[in-house]
Amino acid sequence: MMYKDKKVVFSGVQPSGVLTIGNYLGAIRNFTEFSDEYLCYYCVVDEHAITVRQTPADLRRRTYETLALYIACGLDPEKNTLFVQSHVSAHAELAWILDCFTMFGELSRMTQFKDKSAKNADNINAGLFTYPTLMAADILLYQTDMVPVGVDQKQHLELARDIAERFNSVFGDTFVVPEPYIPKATAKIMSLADPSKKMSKSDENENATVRILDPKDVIIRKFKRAVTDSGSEIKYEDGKEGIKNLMSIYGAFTGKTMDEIEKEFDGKGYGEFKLAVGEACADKLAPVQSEFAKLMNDKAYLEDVMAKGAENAGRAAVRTMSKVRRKIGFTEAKR
Ligand code: ATP
Ligand code: LTN
Repeated sequence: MMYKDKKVVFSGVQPSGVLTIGNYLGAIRNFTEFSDEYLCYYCVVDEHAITVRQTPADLRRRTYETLALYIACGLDPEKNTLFVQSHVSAHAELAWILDCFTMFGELSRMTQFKDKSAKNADNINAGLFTYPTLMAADILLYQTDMVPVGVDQKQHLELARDIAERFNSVFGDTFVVPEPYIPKATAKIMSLADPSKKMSKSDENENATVRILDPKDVIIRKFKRAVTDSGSEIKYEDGKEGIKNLMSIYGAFTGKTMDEIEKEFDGKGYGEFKLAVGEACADKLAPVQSEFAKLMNDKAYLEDVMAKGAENAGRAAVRTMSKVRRKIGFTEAKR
């Protein structure tokens, strides 16, 4: 196995829309925990984003925005490698190789593929189908030990592990087999319009999501309108999926347990509780928003971060690629 003095963390977010509090609580906020002890790679996965049709100008802007949000959420570019996937060509290169070690049946079983095919029935392209092998390439390229993600990505991660194990069993130790990191409380933040559905940044219903960049009054309005059941008690129990979701969000922003929240709102109604959730969320996001605004005014700085990130990531990726090429039996062009 490759010698490493630190364990490696890798994760990615698609620049496919304005990030939601699902992305924030389920993924990005957890990324910051690792900066001191791990070698961390956080990627803006623009190649994944084009599995769904994107307007070029929007994709470009969102790539900058996603990078800026990484930093605004507390990821220090000096301590973490922050980069854009398409700046390191090894991702696409390894993805092709891994495609040849991934079965059609495995990809057909992926629930994200089934969901996204249903949503984009006029554009069920091959990239949407092989999306998980590109994700496996992202992870395996860096000899990643741990991948912080929301629970929706668990199946993809299991496939990445299977691909790594398959490759290792054919060619001998090549890839570290990665572990998921999915904190339970925020593993799946649900839609505010339909608490049986995941909150998703590409949801067309604006009332379904709270965006990291929404102004305070919008955040409060969206929580006020959140769909809940017809009861009136603030209790964390099955059958009250809307309230459970709001309690999880409130707990995540305030650090309070479900028991503490039940006590705090004992005898109080949904209206008062929803207002408290909105305020807690808006207050926590305010510093992220002001940092984001500063960063977006300094494109040169963001470009500098991108360039350094790509260089750093590229160096690590080349090491894995040369190992993979050798193991497979690819020749080198001697120049
Ligand atoms: P899209 O709607 O474009 O598919 P998305 O909102 O699902 O996007 P991704 O870019 O696919 O977001 O995911 C980025 C990270 O955020 C992943 O780790 C994913 O698991 C996590 N994540 C996304 N939505 C949620 C959610 N509702 N709850 C918890 N984690 C989430
Ligand atoms: N598929 C992920 C984004 C993603 C990712 C990764 C996450 C792409 N490559 C590697 C973790 C590790 C999603 O959130 N939909």
